[in-house]
Amino acid sequence: MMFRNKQEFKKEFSQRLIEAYGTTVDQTHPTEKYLVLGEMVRDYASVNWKDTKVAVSENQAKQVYYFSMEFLLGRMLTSNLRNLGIYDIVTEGLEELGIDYENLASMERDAGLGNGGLGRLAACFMDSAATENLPVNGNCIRYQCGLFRQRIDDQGNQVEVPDMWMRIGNPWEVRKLKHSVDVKFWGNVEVHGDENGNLHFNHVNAEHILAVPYDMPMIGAGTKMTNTLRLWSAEAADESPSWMDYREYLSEVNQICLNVYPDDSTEEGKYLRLKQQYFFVSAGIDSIINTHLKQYDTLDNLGEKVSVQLNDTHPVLAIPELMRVLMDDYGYSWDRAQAITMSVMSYTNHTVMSEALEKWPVEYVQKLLPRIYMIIDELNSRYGRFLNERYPNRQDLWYSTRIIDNGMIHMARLAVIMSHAVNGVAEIHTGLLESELFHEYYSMWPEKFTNKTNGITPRRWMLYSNPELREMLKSHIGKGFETDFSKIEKLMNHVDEPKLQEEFLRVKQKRKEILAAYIQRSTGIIVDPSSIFDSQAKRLHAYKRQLLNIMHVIYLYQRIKSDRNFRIYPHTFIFAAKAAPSYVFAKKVIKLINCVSKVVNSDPDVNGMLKVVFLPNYSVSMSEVLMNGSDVSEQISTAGKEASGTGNMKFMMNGAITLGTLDGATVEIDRLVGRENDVIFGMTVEEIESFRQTYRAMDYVNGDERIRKVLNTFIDGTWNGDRDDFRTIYDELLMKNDEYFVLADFDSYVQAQEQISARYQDRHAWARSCLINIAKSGYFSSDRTICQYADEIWNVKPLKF
Ligand code: GL2
Repeated sequence: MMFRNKQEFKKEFSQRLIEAYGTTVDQTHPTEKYLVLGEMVRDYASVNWKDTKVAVSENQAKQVYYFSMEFLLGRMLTSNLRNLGIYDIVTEGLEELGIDYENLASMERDAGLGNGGLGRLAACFMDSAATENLPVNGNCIRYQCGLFRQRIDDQGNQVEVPDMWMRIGNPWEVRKLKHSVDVKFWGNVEVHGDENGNLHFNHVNAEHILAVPYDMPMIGAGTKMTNTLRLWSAEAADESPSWMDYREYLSEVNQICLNVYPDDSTEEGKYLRLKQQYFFVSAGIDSIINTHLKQYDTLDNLGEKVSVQLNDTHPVLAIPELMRVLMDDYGYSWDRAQAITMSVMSYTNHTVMSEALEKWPVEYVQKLLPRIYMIIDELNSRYGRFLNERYPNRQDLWYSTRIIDNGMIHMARLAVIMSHAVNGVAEIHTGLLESELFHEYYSMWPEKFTNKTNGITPRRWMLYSNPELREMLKSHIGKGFETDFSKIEKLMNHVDEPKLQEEFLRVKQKRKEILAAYIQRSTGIIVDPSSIFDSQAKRLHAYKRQLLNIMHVIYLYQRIKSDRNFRIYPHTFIFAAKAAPSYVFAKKVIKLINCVSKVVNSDPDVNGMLKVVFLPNYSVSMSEVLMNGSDVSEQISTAGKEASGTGNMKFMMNGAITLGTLDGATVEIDRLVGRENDVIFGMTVEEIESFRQTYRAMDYVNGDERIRKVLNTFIDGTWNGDRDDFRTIYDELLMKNDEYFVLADFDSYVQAQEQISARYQDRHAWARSCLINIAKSGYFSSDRTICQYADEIWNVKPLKF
């Protein structure tokens, strides 16, 4: 039943609690209350969910499927209540029942089904698509464990522990057994010719796995539109393969959805990862085909009615899989199947880092997915023939762009060749795709390539998580920006008002106090909310250069220690980052930060000027407190390496000043806010390119005493008495010639930090800059991004009903 007011809500909630647990309301545990509330909200949304499905079908609307191996949803309760417009009824109702909403909401465990930006982007897109009335559904895996949870041990090391996010249950999902599909692995392919000379392919002796979907409603804000995120779970089929012991079979089945791969840059556990990829892609394609056939009874119009967006290369097996289904199951010719597949598929690239461009050994795909391999091999040969005809004298093109190269299948190449649209995620990144990574393809098919600068949902990342700022903005520019975030720009008319500037500083102060309390709860460290909160929050990776940040902290510490007259404006440097469990260097940097933090925070000489915090277990819900409580947003990657970044947008939207290099979307932030309202430093992509050949890290050690002193602490036992512990970091910078130009950018970073301190002290000017950042953040709403995908790639229109 849909409750219409507080009274009805209270009645239904109490009734449901009693019915579910057979005890009085008072006796139920907060987790039980959370679960019942979640289920009530889901049921409430189910009417819209049903209406959406009916509207899509009646209007014969084109549907989009966002295939992504990651959806980093975080908590859903507040977002769903607010999007549905029932937040006030529910929270007030609970209060009258004597139940604290925040306590209950904190029972929800983050759905951490992803590593970082790529997965969070997918989640933001689901929120924005529904809000913009676009029929966009997600397709992913129902991982039993999210990305690992991070603990820090006494020595400062990262320790990974399982993230059992569904332990208390997931009230948002609905198991849809009737939509289960069969996914086949291993075995062999039998080929038969018929009397017309056509070949038929039969996959035999396969291992069958049942893919069972769990659907989660993706609820739009202020609309009835409710899309579906379909998470596939692997279950044993009724038969195990004849050639496999059945216990072995069960354990194989259980492995598939066990956990998210904790590595977003390199591949590991290769067969299992390949299995995961094919599992959710094959199930997803099957279910698209079933839905489509039910409505249209033909697949001839699949390209007009379905778009599949491939979020990076992880789901690229969807391409040969769709070809397979069209040809083997529905009798389409190769050419027709290829034409339909290309009109359905489009691909987003999220990185130019070569180690993240997936390649699969031919042998693996041949064994695990024999029919899929045959199709990829044929695609490759046909691509060769196409090149030969069009560029007869360009053997070089074939060698540099073929799908199968040196015994490896290049997934990005397959994606580019077989998609009708390819996009990067920020202007600079798309530019690099066109001029470098995919340059040959770009020359052949320039019209395929477009840019879609990332965005973030302003609801989760500001309106709902920073109510103080939302209310302040409302009172100055009216309510309109809440539903049309581009209207935030109206704030530009007020940025010079001293009263508003002061009000903003008060709001920021409040958010910093909340963050300070969070820091104390999770680390025991007491920080001063009137110091500058300077935050770097993102995955730990050498190219993101957390090392540069901590080296600067060390430099400040050394100066404070050696020069009694040296003063800095009080600073709190905050880090939050997970390192892939097998990434040795990244884990050392985490340890270094923690060791520096211990020494600095307990040194009386520092005299309140410096605090270093490493916040363990970086997650979506932590970010909702961290980003809006920060003054400075560190975006300091080596230029050309960060495809976009989205944390940079979250900080900006909440009025933090970017301290960054000209990389990723920071380039666009800089252009929008102007150089007076951010601090940019370091080498540009072009400078790095021309500098690379002659760069000698050692010159910077010899030429800069500050660098020398900082580096010495990595080998003299300063931080934990162990001279060898941080030698890998030292070697990375010197023996391996500092691949990410940390030393080359050091001086300019120090100067940039000095600028931050100077600017911060002019409180009104600082507040004005923050307000300009907020005012200009409308462009980074994922509502804008998703509408561009809809218009320029998918050709889908908002559905009104
Ligand atoms: C990433 C990029 O590194 C990051 O710059 C970008 O913002 C996001 C979303 O487009 O994608 N690529 C990637 O593999 N991960 C990212 O965060 N994990």
